[in-house]
Amino acid sequence: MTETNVVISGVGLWTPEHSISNEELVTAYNGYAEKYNADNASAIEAGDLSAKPLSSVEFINKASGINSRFVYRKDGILDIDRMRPKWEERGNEELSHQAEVALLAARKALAAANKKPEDIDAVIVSCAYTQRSYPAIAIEVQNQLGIQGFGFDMLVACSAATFALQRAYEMVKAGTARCVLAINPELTSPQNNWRDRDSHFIFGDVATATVVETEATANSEHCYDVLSTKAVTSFSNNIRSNYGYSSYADDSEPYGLDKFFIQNGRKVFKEVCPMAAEHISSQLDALGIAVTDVRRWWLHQANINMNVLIGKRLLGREATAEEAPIVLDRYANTASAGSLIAFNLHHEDLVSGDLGVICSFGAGYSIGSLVVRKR
Ligand code: CO8
Repeated sequence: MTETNVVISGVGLWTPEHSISNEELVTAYNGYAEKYNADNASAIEAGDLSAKPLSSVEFINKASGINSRFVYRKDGILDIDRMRPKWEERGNEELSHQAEVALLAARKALAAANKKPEDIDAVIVSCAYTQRSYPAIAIEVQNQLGIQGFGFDMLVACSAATFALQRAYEMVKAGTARCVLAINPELTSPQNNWRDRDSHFIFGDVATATVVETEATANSEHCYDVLSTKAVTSFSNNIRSNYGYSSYADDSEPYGLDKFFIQNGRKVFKEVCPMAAEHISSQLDALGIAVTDVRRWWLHQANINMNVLIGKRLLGREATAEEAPIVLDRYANTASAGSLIAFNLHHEDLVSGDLGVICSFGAGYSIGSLVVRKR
């Protein structure tokens, strides 16, 4: 039996129309912190409460490289009496928020891949959070697009997008699906603690989608052979959210501080960068590809300093913006979607034979990567 070659044949990106600059974000947070400190002055004075420290645009720019972030709904986030997005509740018969943005990216990916709904056998929705447990968002999207076959949701935090591409690759390779639509509707804004100085600047909303199919059916303009996929996980509490369905049973506060995204950012930085660099170089070694032969690095987008460090570890020098494009300055950290935003915006200039690496790293810890070659 001949080997099935698997290709990425189309990608799509949905960028929300609303954005929040660091200046707007810090003005709102500092307004909230000052009000909190004034309202609680006597308790703070008595040592019963800690004063809220102020945030700064300079710190955010320097520590993260993030200048602004996109958000699905801006209303509420900058209101110092609310400090969280305000979404309208939708009924069971209405399209869910997450399926709506998933569809916006999915339709673009289908068009880029020259695919119709009847060509797709499976839909994967993979992201850091799903809006509900069931029915799966993927099945809602499948229904909206009129796709036969099956769909399922999967959660792998920062590596949800690359791990989904790996599942898609395996299904196509095994012949259980000819063509898979993998979507990452990353709506992080409801889970971001906008009242926390250490993390209020980190996240943004976005959706990405990718079509993965056999070489035999692919006919789009920009196709990439998937040469190899690699996944690794290693348990760590350094990035965690205790948000989950059991709060009702264990009597914990459903909106307690531990239910938001929390992290020990310094430790994550120190531990994940060497893991990611080693992961990628050993994957390339196994393929007999030298790092200098890689034309483009579509890296996870959490922190500019992490990407610079990983580039240096791999190449022995800083990667150029052309080699390892940065999108986190405008998009911030979009959970798992960052490497695919970079791919969406920076792949069409590659020529036949050019090699690239898509890699995510973060919570879990988890690292997922694919080595691809332009057809
Ligand atoms: N303004 C001013 N000062 C600040 C601020 C602020 N906003 N925040 C912190 N500081 C202060 C600190 O209090 C500290 O002060 P001091 O020295 O007096 O104690 C000082 O600045 C330095 O603080 P840090 O050591 O924390 O600063 P770092 O240089 O380490 O930068 C970062 C912090 C930017 C968070 C950095 O550590 C980082 O990016 N690390 C990598 C983290 C990472 O990649 N994590 C992955 C997260 S994404 C993920 O896993 C997906 C989860 C799912 C999505 C969640 C959706 C909500």
